Formats: sequence, structure tokens, C-alpha cells
Amino acid sequence: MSHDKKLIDLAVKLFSIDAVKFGEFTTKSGIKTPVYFDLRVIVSYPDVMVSISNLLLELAMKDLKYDHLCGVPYTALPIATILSVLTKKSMLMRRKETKAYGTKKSIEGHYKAGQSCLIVEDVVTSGSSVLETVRDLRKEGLIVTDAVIILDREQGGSNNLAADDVQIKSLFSMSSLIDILVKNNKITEEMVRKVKNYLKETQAPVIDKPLDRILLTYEKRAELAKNGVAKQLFNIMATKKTNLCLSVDMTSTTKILDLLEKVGEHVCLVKTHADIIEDYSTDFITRLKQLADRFNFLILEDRKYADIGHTVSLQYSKGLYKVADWADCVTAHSLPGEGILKALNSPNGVNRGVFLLAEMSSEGNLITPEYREATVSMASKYPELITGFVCQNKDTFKDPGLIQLTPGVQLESSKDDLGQVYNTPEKVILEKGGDVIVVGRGIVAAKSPEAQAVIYKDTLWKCYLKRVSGKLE
Ligand code: S5P
Repeated sequence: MSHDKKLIDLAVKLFSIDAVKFGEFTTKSGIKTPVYFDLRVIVSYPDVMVSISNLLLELAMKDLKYDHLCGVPYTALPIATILSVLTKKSMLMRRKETKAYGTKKSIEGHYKAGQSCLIVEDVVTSGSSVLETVRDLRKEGLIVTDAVIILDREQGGSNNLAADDVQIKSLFSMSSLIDILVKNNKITEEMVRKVKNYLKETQAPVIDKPLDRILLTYEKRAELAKNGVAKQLFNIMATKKTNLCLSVDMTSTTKILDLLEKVGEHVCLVKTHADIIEDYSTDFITRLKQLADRFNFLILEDRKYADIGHTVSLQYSKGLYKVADWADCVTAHSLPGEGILKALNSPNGVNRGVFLLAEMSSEGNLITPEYREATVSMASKYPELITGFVCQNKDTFKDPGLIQLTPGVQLESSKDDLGQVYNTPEKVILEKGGDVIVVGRGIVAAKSPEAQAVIYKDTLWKCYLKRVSGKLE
């Protein structure tokens, strides 16, 4: 049988098993489309899997050289498996989520940097799924230049991929597929017209880009936040036009309260270290809460919990400080494992949050990139509890509903005598992705803390506005 005849048979078969549907559909990204592909169903039809694999071999892979094959998860995995068996080339598997423990590898299988890998995918629209896999493989030192595809929707994918040095070869394009189907009386001329119009209108690449948190406004991010405290904090920032968190690292309650009287209106968050206060009392907390209500700021107790869950739950709710009663949110290390998050889970359903430490500002700290990643992946299991991360870099996490709390900030880059490293507002907001900026001694130790707080507030806010305008140069 000729290749053309085999392609026709395959197209008709895909239509008959509902892998290709016509009508009115809405895609994941909310776009209306008259044609819909769901190639996941092919696993129920071994004959279809065999013909797809054979055609890919004969038409798309013939002239390609590669050491490994890798299917884009998940629909293409069975096809990649068959191709690996037929070609006797080894297969690699990409994990969508990196494991938080164990090998932490995103690519499974045996390979060496410098070897080449061919990508196998079912449908390409914008090319973003293929690119995710390509990036992970390239991170491992593998060379990726080609991808074989069952169907190219002709919506910008091949250009997007070519821009990243990946050439695609596909069995069908959207046009060739509808051509076959209309000639075989499976769809009407009217439908062909609709699909062609749709293709014309959606020629601009419809890349399903994840929302870039760095470019989103706090208002928008408030809508995306899953933790109540994060939502509140984003809204306070947007309303008060300040992303300044004041770290009131002082040992006297009178001094703290006096300072907050003066600067409360300029901050969105007040960060305390209750255990450095020498005259701590419940009266202090009552007055602190009154100031928080009056000036509309939240309170973060920077306790940096780091013990086993049982101990942390006692530290959080009992003892001298009874932090759970008054702090909107607390900081915690991920070091002890998930138990710590279970211990901090909202007491009696009150609106509370946790900032997990994913990085530290101090010189020589022992946090590694792996630890940072594992912290973020641990947090992803507790979306309603996690307010955000204490961290120093924008690559630490993507979720726009979470907040990057960045300490180690002063108007000039510098260091203190005990390892603290300071960056400037411009650097932490524009380059490092900070959302809420923690300033302690920069304000507290200034001659006029009030005047200094205004300077910080204005500088930090300007940097935020510049960042969301997208004009970083
Ligand atoms: O990595 C960190 C994490 C935190 S929460 N580095 C930090 O400096 N902090 C805290 O931020 C620290 O405990 C202190 O309260 C504040 C920074 O204060 P500054 O006086 O150095 O601005």
C-alpha cells in the first residue's frame, strides 16, 4: 500500500474513533475551535498505534539520526515506546513534576551528555509542550534538534519550535487532514470553510505560556492566590500602594509601638521576632493588633520554625507567645519535612499563612538548589496554607498566586558584620523577583525612621511599577 493510501486510512480511522472531532469546542486556553483532537483514545486501538508508529518511521524518521527517543508526556508515551521497540533505540522518559525526594531527576533512563534525542509528540499547537520536554533534555546535556509529530495544527508551533532550533516533521497538518476527510465524505465543505477561517484567525502563535508572575499586578495576583493571607496581602499592597515589609527587630514594646504609630501607614506587612522582645506581654499584642487594624497591615511572626511537627504545633499555639492567636502568618523551614506544614495548618479554620524559607540572604548559608526545589515542591501540596516563599531569586517558583518575600535590602548594596548581604531595591524587584520587600535596620536604625520608611516605600513601589510595565530597560 502506498504511503498516501496509508495516511488516508489512518485519517479516516482517527475520525471514526473520535480522536478527531468537529463541532464547537473550547480549548484549555479558552479559545473556541471547530475542531478538536484527542489522541489519548488511541491506546484503545492497537491497530491505530501500529499504523501511526509505522508511518512515523517511514515518513518522518527515515533520515534522522538519534541515540534516544523521548515522548512528550503523556499521550505520546505509548507511541514512543513502540518506536523504541521497532528501532531498537533506547527511550527516555520525562517527568512532569520533579520528585521531591529520591533521585530528583526529571529525565529517567540511561544517557550521557552529548548524546542526541528525538522527540515524539501527538499534536503540536503552539509548541510549548514540546519545548518543555526539549528544555529538560537539554538541561541534561542532551542534543535535541528534531521532533516527529502526528498532527501539526498549523497554529504557530513549527515556527516557535524552529526558533528554539527544533525542526518538526508531522504525518498530518490540519489542512491535509481536513482535505482527506472531506474527500472521503466525513465532513462537509461548510466545515472545511469553518476550519480554514479558524486557522486564518488563529495564525498568531497561541502559546499557552504560564502567567509570568513578575509581570502581573498585585490586583491580578490577588485573584490567583489560593491562600487567604496571600490574597489579603496582595490586596493591601494594591490599595495602599506599598510593598514594604518593616522588620521591627527591636527589643522594647514601647519602641516597636511608637515606630509603628509613625510608619504603619507606609507598610503592608510588619515582621516581628517575638522572642527578642524583653517586655513581651499580651497587652503589647492587643495594641499591635489595633495598629494593624487602624493602618491596614498584616503581621508576620518570623519564628522560622524548624522542628518536628509535634513540637512545632506546640511552639505555634502554646508557650509564652501563643503565636497562632495573633500572627496572620509565620515563617518556617522546610528542613524537617511535611510534618511542619501539617503542624502549622490553620488552627480552627482561621485565616493563616506560612512563608517557607526556600533561600536565605546570609553569606555561606547551606541551602542548595536541590533543597530549594524540594521546598517548592513540598509547598505545592499545601496551596491553601502557603502564602509564599522567603527567597532571593525569581526562578525559585512560578505560581503567581504566591508571594516572594525578600529580605536583605538596603538602599546601597553592602554587608553587615555577621554575614547579612544587602541588595538594592532595584536589584531585588527588577532582577530577583521580590514581591514584598523586608527592610529592618535600613529603617529601624535610621536617624528618622519615618522619613526613611517613606523613601523605601516610594523607591520600592516605583520599581514594582516599572516591573509590571514590562519595560525593564
Ligand atoms: O534569609 C533571610 C530570611 C529572613 S526572614 N534573611 C533575613 O535577613 N531574614 C530576616 O529579615 C532577618 O531575620 C531580619 O529580621 C530581617 C532583615 O533585617 P535587616 O536589618 O538585615 O534588614
